[in-house]
Formats: sequence, C-alpha cells, structure tokens
Amino acid sequence: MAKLYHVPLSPFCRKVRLSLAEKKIECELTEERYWEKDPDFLRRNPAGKVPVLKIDGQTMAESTAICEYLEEKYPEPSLMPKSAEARYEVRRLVAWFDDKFHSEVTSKLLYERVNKKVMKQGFPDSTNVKAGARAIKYHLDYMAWLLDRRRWLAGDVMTLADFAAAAHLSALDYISDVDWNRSEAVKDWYAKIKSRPAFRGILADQVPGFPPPAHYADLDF
Ligand SMILES: N[C@@H](CCC(=O)N[C@@H](CS)C(=O)NCC(=O)O)C(=O)O
Repeated sequence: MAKLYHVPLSPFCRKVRLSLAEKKIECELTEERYWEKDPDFLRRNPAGKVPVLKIDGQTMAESTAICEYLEEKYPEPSLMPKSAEARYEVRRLVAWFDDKFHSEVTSKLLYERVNKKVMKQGFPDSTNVKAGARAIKYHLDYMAWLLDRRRWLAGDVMTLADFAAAAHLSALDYISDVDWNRSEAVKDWYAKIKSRPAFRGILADQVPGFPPPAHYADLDF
C-alpha cells in the first residue's frame, strides 16, 4: 500500500491526498512533524518538506511532480485534459495557487494562526494576517471571474487545478478564513468539489488545539 507522510492542513499534502482519493489509490497516512527534522524524514526527503509519498517502490517529493506521476501511472479518472492548451491552463492555475496564493494568502493566514503555535514559534504577526485577509478577497474575485466563464477553474472538466485551489481553500476554511458569501460562483464550485467522495478524508481532519468550525465538514454550508 502507498504511504503518505503529511501534515493535515498542508495544502500541498491535501492536493496529493485528493488526487490519490479521486483515483481510488489506497494510502496509509503518517503525520510528519517536519519542523522536528527527524533524520529518517530528511533521508526520505533531503528538502525537509512534506508531502512525501512512498508508492510503487519509490519515494517521491514535490506535490505537483507527485500528482503528475499519479496522472501518468494511474490515468483514470483523469485530472488532466487532453489538449496541450488545456493542460497548459491546468498547470498555470496549479502554479497560481501553489505559488501566488500560497505566498499571498495561505502563508499569511494559516501559517501565522496555526503553524506558528504548533511549532512554538510565537504569536501571529497581525501585519501578515491583515495582508492575507486583504489578498484572499482579490483571489476569490479572480476565481469568480474564471467560474463565470467556465464550469471548473481550468475549463469544463474538473482537473488538478481545482484540487490545488480546493486544497488551499479547505485548509483556510478549517480556520474560518474564507468568506463564502463573497461569490456565489465560488461557493457553488466549493460545494461541488466538497461533496466528492475524495474529499471525505480531508473533512474528517482534526488538529489538536484547533477544533474546526461546524460548517467545515457540512456539505450544505
Ligand atoms: N513545493 C513543495 C512545497 C511543500 C512545502 O512547502 N511544504 C511545507 C508544509 S505545507 C513544508 O514542508 N515546509 C517545510 C519547510 O519549508 O522547511 C511541494 O509542492 O510539495
């Protein structure tokens, strides 16, 4: 069976978990407190980051490289469209969320509010929290703009781009940092993706000291 070293609220780990679950690949989850720098973990991934996936006799790091491997090795159901143009758009949006959204929003809200406490690195920096709260509005508006033109973020079918976005937003929703009333289109998109069986594991997550709000696992939020 595959084995994933992860932390529950990591958006990069969540993207891999969603891909594995959508493709019905059974996987054992092991929580990895990467900040404790366990030598065995650093041997598995010298970059010292999660996720790390053990599958098919290999040990893999880097969430997007892992998801693309899963897509090639386990193509059904597909999370990448067929044409080069559509695949480009998926990759552009995965990078949008894992790079731009991550640095402007996730790191400013989730890492300040949760990671700092869990890692005993002090209190949230209010300047960062305010910047993250401002930036998420702009990102939700951009998603709404895309979803006014497409059924899913990268086009008319659900792709890895939707999982990348949902991985970040679900982690932020765990700490009630997403205003779902800002856009009907984004709320409908999240309701659709949240109700997929692949999402169940993520909705069951519990981080000690940070109980999720009632709406987090509610499909009718
Ligand atoms: N590009 C990497 C980013 C992974 C990443 O930054 N993971 C965070 C947890 S959310 C981590 O392990 N950080 C530890 C560190 O940067 O030392 C990926 O997509 O897998």
